[in-house]
Amino acid sequence: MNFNRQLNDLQENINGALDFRLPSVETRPVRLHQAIRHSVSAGGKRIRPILVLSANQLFPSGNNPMSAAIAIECIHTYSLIHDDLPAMDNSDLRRGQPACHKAFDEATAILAGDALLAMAFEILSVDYADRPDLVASLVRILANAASSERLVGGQMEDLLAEGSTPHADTLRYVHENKTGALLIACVEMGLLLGERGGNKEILNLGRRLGMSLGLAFQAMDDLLDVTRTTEELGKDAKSDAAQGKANSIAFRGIEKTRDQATQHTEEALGFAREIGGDNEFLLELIFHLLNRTK
Ligand code: GRG
Repeated sequence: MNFNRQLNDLQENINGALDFRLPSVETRPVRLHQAIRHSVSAGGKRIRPILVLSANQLFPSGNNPMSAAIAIECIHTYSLIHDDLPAMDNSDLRRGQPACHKAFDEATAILAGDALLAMAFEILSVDYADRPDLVASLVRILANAASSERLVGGQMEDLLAEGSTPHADTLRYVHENKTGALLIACVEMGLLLGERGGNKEILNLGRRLGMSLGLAFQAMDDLLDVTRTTEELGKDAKSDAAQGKANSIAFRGIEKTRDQATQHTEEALGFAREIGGDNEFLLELIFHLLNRTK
């Protein structure tokens, strides 16, 4: 099967699993569940769950990785909802739709994000309940990735750096944590649920793969912000400069940012080859992310 068809099939399976797992819009409180579904089904690329599934595909086992995949999408969507709030990036558009706080209101958006954060851990603990050892490891990985020293810490430093001259150390910290942390967790969770999940060397290579991919993904995100339109991205374009964000373009310019994306992609490809297994789809995915247009 060709890569785009496989990618499309995975996106559909992930959307189906999210639809099945999230409380319906009729569930009380109706407004909260409408807001959650509005943001989750607004049309994200599903890169994180796809990464969980493709890391798992390297060494498949009897454990179904789909629950881990949708748990991480819940965390990612919570972070987008909160990032768009007036107190943070104050964005009106997300995934081509009004941001949660615009479609509903700020309080509802805060609660929708809070609920998605909790839901991720509920999904892990319920769906892998017959393997308490796996629940403990998956919860540890995801909680760490979302923590004050990873995702939330990256967001904090990003906000603190707004309006000041970008510094290499700050930029690296923000990118490693705001973007890299969740991508590392995707690879780690996918591998952990696989047949070689107990292999420390493979898990370590997986974490390095996730970090390189995260840095490439963020370099591309900064590049797309200046080279694409709001309509193409489904979120506000040129927003980094408008908000005085510490971003790669302001720090090193377009050409060097592109070089960085290529360099980190090559590193990620190298780690994926070193890990081995059934890595054909993962290699194509890593390459595809370098050439993405949104
Ligand atoms: C509020 C705790 C908290 C964190 C916010 C998500 C985020 C952190 C900030 C948004 C801005 C940004 C550049 C984040 C880096 C990660 C990133 C590129 C997010 C967008 O991910 P995509 O492109 O989005 O995969 P879709 O909508 O396709 O899922």
